[in-house]
Amino acid sequence: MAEETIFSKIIRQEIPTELLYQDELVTAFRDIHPRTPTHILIVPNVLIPTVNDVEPQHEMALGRMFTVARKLAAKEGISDDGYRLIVNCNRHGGQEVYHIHMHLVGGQPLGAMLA
Ligand code: IU
Repeated sequence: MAEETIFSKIIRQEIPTELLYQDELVTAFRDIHPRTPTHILIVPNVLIPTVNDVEPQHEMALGRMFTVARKLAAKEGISDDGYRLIVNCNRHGGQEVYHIHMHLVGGQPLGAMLA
């Protein structure tokens, strides 16, 4: 059993956090250290530590993360200019919190992908 992270506490609202979205599959909230004007994290409610742990039964939640990203981008007013969705995996990917999360970043030009 993977160890819970702070994100599980946020999902269960045991830590006061303004949730931007929550349903039976996913939760979204603002990153505490925003790197861009819009920096939102979208996470599955179930603990999946990394992309390496993804199984077919997770596909509903992982798919929902994209639908929610699209809706939140629209709400933030960044759909037309564009934005970036990022999922980091393990050390070389720069992952710090071992509960899969999608970063929704935008609100400014982001430059080249692999700069
Ligand atoms: P990473 O992809 O694992 O590197 O991203 C983790 C993000 O989680 C990072 O941007 C942190 O600022 C963010 N975060 C948060 O929003 N709230 C927290 O309590 C913790 C980390 I710990």
